[in-house]
Amino acid sequence: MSLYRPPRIAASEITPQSYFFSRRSFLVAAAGGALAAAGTPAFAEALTASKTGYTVDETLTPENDVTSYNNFYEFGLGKGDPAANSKNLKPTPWTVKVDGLVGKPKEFGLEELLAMPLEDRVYRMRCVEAWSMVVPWVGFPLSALLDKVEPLGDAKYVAFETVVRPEEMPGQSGYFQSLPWPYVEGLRLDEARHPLAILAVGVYGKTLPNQNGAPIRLVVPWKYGFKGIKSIVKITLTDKQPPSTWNISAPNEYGFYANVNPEVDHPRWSQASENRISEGGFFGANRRPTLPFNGYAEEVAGLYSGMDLRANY
Ligand SMILES: Nc1nc2c(c(=O)[nH]1)N[C@H]1C(S)=C(S)[C@@H](COP(=O)(O)O)O[C@H]1N2
Ligand SMILES: [Mo]
Repeated sequence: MSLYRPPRIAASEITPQSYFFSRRSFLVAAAGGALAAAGTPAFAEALTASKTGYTVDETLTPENDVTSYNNFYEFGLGKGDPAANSKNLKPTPWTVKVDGLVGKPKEFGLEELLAMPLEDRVYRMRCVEAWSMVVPWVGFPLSALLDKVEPLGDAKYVAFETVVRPEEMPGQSGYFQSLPWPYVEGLRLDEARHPLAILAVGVYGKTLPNQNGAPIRLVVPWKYGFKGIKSIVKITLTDKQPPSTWNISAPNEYGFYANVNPEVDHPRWSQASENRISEGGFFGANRRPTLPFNGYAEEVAGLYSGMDLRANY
């Protein structure tokens, strides 16, 4: 099958739109607690104004859209539900347990995760529902965390789990109950180690709002958005392909790989084009063509050489 190669991502400069947040201090909890109060004197400056080259020369989706148009079914099914219903989620204290086929299993406290070398990453974000955004994340490479636990030779996959707190997440109980909890996701180990795969702890220069997956979530920009599991509490190295929530729920609609691919339609809609949120015209002229691997083919296509990309959707 033919793989269209999109123009290379501008690898030189942080986009002008993002100057404001790379200049701004990204504030990290010096002591536990009060993460939501970023900006108070209790926080220490941590963002290394790094220029990794991972940016896109496209207009950033406005912050208000990034933080109010969300998918986070633990808080309801509507796009506005996560922002409206996530006020009670407590992102501190928080730990992420990393275990399984590793030499040094460890439970990381949030302070330790926020002390990882943080970077600005402006990424395209493409939801399987055919809308997209351009989002300025703050995060660190997932590979940096994996290095700390020393994966064993037989580790082939990485499994992720979202927190289960029905008392703070109304979609996990009662009327709004929708998916099986916890939300789970997975990557092949080589995908997880790809430099584009990050754990995000911030967006728009601030700690993550609850609706975006506070305090820490996965971002894999060449895959559909549902792979970007939010509010992670557990990461497990394994030798078997891990379950993923949408794949369990509708295996004929959502695959394990879920690489953005305009040539493989969802059974109920086309994936050939997308609506960039805030540019309007979901069905109209403003739709833009969807790029293979969401525009990251040059970086990641090699991960899948020899695989049938139509079958491994
Ligand atoms: N735990 C959890 N993670 C999740 C989801 C969810 O419902 N629960 N939704 C996914 C989907 S479908 C998308 S498109 C992205 C949306 O991320 P955003 O709201 O920050 O744009 O989160 C993903 N991560
Ligand atoms: Mo999505």
